[in-house]
Amino acid sequence: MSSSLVLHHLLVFASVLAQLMAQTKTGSTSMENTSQVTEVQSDTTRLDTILMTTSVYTTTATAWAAPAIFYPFGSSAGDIEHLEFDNDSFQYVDFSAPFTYFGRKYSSIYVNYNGLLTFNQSLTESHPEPFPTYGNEDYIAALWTDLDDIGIGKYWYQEYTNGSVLDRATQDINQYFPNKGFTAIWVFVVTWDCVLTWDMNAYDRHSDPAITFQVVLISGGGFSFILMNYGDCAAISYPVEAGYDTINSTDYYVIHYHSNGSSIPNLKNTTNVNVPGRWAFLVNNGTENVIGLQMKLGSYLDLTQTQNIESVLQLINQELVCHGAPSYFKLKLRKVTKLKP
Ligand SMILES: *[C@@H]1O[C@H](CO)[C@@H](O)[C@H](O)[C@H]1NC(C)=O
Ligand SMILES: *[C@@H]1O[C@H](CO)[C@@H](O)[C@H](O)[C@H]1NC(C)=O
Ligand SMILES: *[C@@H]1O[C@H](CO)[C@@H](O)[C@H](O)[C@H]1NC(C)=O
Ligand SMILES: *[C@@H]1O[C@H](CO)[C@@H](O)[C@H](O)[C@H]1NC(C)=O
Ligand SMILES: *[C@@H]1O[C@H](CO)[C@@H](O)[C@H](O)[C@H]1NC(C)=O
Ligand SMILES: *[C@@H]1O[C@H](CO)[C@@H](O)[C@H](O)[C@H]1NC(C)=O
Ligand SMILES: *[C@@H]1O[C@H](CO)[C@@H](O)[C@H](O)[C@H]1NC(C)=O
Ligand SMILES: CC(=O)N[C@H]1CO[C@H](CO)[C@@H](O)[C@@H]1O
Repeated sequence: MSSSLVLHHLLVFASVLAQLMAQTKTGSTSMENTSQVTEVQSDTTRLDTILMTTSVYTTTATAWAAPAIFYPFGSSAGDIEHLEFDNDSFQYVDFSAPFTYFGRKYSSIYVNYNGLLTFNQSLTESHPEPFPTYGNEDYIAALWTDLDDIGIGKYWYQEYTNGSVLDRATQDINQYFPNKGFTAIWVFVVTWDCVLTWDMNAYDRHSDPAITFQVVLISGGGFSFILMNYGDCAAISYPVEAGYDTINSTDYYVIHYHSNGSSIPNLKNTTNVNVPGRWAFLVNNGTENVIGLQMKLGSYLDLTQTQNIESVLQLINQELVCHGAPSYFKLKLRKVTKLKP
């Protein structure tokens, strides 16, 4: 029997190197602001009487429909539209409730045409800065690249504090981050719906290759999450980046970075939550500690080989990050013991 086909039963002794303990300190400061969010929650619960019935949005009478993973967007969803006519384009949006991003509370955002969200100032540079930047800005890069410049790029945004979109966000987050009893009280949806065409009249017809993606900011009860949804993304030849980064890059995640956008069609079948095209992250920092996680691991790899152990550790690491551990979290192997099956 080949040893590489034997299912090894393993005890992996790992030590956590991340400074999770240090979170106790930041945890108490962000608690001050949790109470404010809770007040907003009780207000909006009273408002939340009528449920919206919007489901999947279709732009026109043509057969094109956004993928089912997309939150409602476009005029039929009541979105605010920004149609850009220059390459220096962004929209400043005030939030009705603050969004906590890695411990910083932001009450407004810049929706830049280039697929990037920033909090302090607009940033319309079309060439993405590779993460980690170790800079002094927080970035949410849904798909940071050179999107359409002259009248054919189109983006939509909307803030929700009531209605069915909150229910949908609650359901999604509880599915990906279980056991938090999460209830969404605030959702902000931004959709870039771009079409590669020079025909100014055809930008919303989806007859040409599209680059369609969405970012959803979700908060409630002291938690903040971001979801990124990717639909059809036509190949382009510019550098592209998807992911997020923080001031000093204390936390960051790269979904995709490439100097050539011919790679982006694959985004619609990548995921960290087992839903093709969708990525989900917990981003509040400081309010959540991973205390324990039970995992069952079957591996047909020969785990006496170092590189196989590394890939198993990486899987465990990913799983922990999915469950709320910061992405700079590192596992270190202490001992591997082979048990008799
Ligand atoms: C997030 O938590 C980590 C671990 O406690 C801490 O080192 C880091 O400074 C925090 N980041 C922010 C922005 O608060
Ligand atoms: C738009 O882009 C073109 C070419 O990339 C550049 O020459 C022009 O200065 C830009 N316009 C603005 C307003 O930045
Ligand atoms: C952006 O805002 C954060 C939080 O207010 C602040 O710490 C940071 O210095 C700001 N960055 C810049 C470039 O203004
Ligand atoms: C949600 O709240 C807004 C603003 O208060 C209101 O205009 C809207 O009708 C409400 N929508 C639903 C579905 O309750
Ligand atoms: C990107 O890749 C495509 C296909 O490989 C190639 O045709 C194109 O020239 C590349 N563009 C750049 C800017 O490298
Ligand atoms: C970022 O790093 C600089 C220089 O080390 C430091 O002064 C600043 O406080 C850091 N900012 C945050 C938000 O951690
Ligand atoms: C991912 O998407 C691309 C583009 O739609 C497709 O060609 C490819 O077959 C997909 N890969 C998988 C593994 O589904
Ligand atoms: C840690 C933190 O973000 N604290 C803020 C909580 O909210 C108050 C009032 O808005 C701010 O003054 C604190 O800086």
